[in-house]
Amino acid sequence: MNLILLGAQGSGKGTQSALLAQRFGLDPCASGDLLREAMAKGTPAGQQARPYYERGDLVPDELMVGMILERLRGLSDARGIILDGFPRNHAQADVLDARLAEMGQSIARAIYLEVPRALLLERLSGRYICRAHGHVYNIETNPPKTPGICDIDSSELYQRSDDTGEKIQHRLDIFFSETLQLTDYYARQGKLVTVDGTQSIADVNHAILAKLGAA
Ligand code: G5P
Ligand code: MG
Repeated sequence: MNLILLGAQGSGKGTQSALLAQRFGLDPCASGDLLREAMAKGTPAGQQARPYYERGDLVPDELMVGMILERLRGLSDARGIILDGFPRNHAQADVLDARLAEMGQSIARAIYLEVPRALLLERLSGRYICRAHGHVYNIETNPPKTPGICDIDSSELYQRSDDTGEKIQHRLDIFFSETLQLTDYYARQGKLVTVDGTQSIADVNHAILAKLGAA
């Protein structure tokens, strides 16, 4: 089973991706994590992506698509994938469908986490990420047991460089003007599942499982 998580910045894609990957034994594939890893390592792709990322702009399609296709090549056949942050526009969605078809696979469901803009701002301002594996926390609603330390791997927690007021607004503008159109794309394919993302993390997860018929 291959799944896509669609949603604005701060809607909970990364949070739910981790839970669903564990529940269904899926390989998580987060485009933002791939970029942050490439930038931290200073690879050519990471260096090219950095200025776009730092502005909160979308990284050019050819660069992002190249990284995702490379990642798909590394996946074992037996397990499905859960994509978080990819695709973000029609061109990316078309490439993904074509590549999966070549592999004899397809997307089963695209899950849209619906959250109003005001709540997204609040969540991103309180978000902390772990240095080692990107585990996600929130100082208000999902704090770590020890401040500044990841519960799971004990690495340092930090705030992302694109989680500042102005950049958050810019990223949200791009989502609502461009990426949101993908809900129509997957609705036309009969694959869209919309979930109220304003609830607690556990309740959102339960709602997704119920819509997938796995609660
Ligand atoms: P990313 O890394 O994909 P965004 O901006 O799309 O980044 P982001 O910010 O990572 O998405 P998220 O994953 O949806 O948001 O949210 P999250 O981290 O799980 O949760 C946010 C906060 O809310 C956390 O504090 C969490 O604890 C809390 N929370 C989560 N769920 C719930 C819930 O259910 N209830 C409650 N109460 N709280 C919750 O992309 C970064 C950049 O990379 C480039 C772009 O430059 C982009 O800006 N990029 C691409 N460029 C081109 N094409 C692509 N496909 C690209 N993908 C990435
Ligand atoms: Mg994320």
